[in-house]
Amino acid sequence: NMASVNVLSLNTLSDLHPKPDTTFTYGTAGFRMKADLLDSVIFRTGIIAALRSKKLGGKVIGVMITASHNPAADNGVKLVDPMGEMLEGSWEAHATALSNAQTNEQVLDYIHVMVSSLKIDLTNPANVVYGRDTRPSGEALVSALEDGLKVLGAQSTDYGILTTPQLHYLTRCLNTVNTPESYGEPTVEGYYKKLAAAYKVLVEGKPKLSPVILDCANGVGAPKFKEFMNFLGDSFAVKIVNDDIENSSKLNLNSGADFVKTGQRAPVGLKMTPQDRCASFDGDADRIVYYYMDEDNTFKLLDGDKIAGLAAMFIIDLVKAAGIDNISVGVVQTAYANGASTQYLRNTLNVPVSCVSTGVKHLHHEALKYDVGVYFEANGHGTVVFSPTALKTIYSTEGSSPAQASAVRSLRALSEVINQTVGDAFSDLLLVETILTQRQWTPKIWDQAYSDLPNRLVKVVVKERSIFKTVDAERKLVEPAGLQDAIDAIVLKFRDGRSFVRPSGTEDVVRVYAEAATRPETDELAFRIGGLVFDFNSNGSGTRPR
Ligand code: G16
Repeated sequence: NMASVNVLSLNTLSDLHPKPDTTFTYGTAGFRMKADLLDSVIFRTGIIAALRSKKLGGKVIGVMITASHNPAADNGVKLVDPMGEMLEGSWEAHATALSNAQTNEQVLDYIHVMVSSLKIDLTNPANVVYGRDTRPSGEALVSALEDGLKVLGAQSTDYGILTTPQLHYLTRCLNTVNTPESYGEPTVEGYYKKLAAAYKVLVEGKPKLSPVILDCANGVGAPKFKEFMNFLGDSFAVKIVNDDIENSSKLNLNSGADFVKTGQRAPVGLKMTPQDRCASFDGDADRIVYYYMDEDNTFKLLDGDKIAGLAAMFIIDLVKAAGIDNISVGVVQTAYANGASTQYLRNTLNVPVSCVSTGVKHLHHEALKYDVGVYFEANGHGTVVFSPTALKTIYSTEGSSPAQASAVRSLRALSEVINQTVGDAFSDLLLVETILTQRQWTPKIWDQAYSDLPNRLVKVVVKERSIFKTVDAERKLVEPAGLQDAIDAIVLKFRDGRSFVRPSGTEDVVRVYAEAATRPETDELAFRIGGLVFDFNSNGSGTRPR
């Protein structure tokens, strides 16, 4: 199988992308850091993508250059496997090792290690597609990627500026075109057409809701959603805010899903009245949260947990209404899920709930174990996956009454409107709008399913976040020794108290989550645990949470 690596070309290209004096790690969703440190990493990611494709006999691999919810100065890369999932977990270590090779010779050696240990046939073709978000650093990083792709002679297509979920969609479509599993037309237009057609079926004949006010975080979601509106037409009413992609410093700044979820307040540039229904995308449009203002002007968040609850409730009802009894629904969450949401799912909806580590890659895999798996992180990253058996049932049932037939039609359209490859803010927006339209619900009615326990997220800047090691789906620290005991001792003093600490895999911070019976108790708990972490590993910079 031994075609070999062209060493001369590897050296020449690699010399153009020297490795800085930094140790890289593949994080929650790929490499992510200050954009000016990423050149060599992205170059080598091109090599990894080509190797991955060759390993899979030439299947198309996706590469997305984005730092999603991070500030404008950051960038990063997400790798997409053939069916649109995140890169297989076992390859993350290879990506890390290759990114840390010091010399050209070590890069070559590591390629050889992969070729022999993974039995990669270098004579196989390699096919890679890629895109980027609106960050100004994206263009140069795309050239670095292209150089990396040249090393192993990969065929590639540049899709330009895209949302992350659009690239996941394209990757899956390209790999399934002309097969029974065909996922759709492999173009961005095909993506818009598929989602818009399904949405129109879902809301047909129902009175339209008021326009949703949509905060696009000044990111790629803005131009792309405007494009999408050409396909949604009259079926969808929206008022877009925070759509300035020219002034890149505004990206995610005091806006976007992460800001709204963490700060539990409305983004800049969005004036709410109690009549409004609002939603925020993040910087690459793979997350969404909703919110509204109560009559007494209190801000109310409808986060990923609320979306999961709404979606699970709706799907269970539809399956019942369709007269189908052999499709089971399950929900996957992370430790960040509000305790009240887990109780609602288990005790009111009676669905099984599993808890996994942060990262859609973990949730996605767990969700595939159910006939219909609903997965959402509290931060608004998630989707619904339908198993092949579930789809077969839905498409082979007709329903024996008009009501059943209509429920079946909705289920089919739902499986099309949902981007099953990964969490997708556009698709999740349509999912929520479908349910609210079909039920003629306000966000307040949706919110009444259960009351969130007050909760708070705190970011703590520390000296070395890698010293924090967790187990039990990130709910317990095993290192630094003694810290978990100290946390437990504090939590015990709070009614309904729960708190955990884990290092972020996308930002250089440690995250602290806390919930308790009341708002003041929650804040006190969060700040006491945050202070504890800070004191344990402060680097003298950053501020002690309070
Ligand atoms: C990424 C991942 C999400 C994760 C988030 C935060 O989102 O895809 O699954 O929840 O990072 O991760 P961490 O807490 O490790 O920083 P995005 O939207 O930033 O790509």
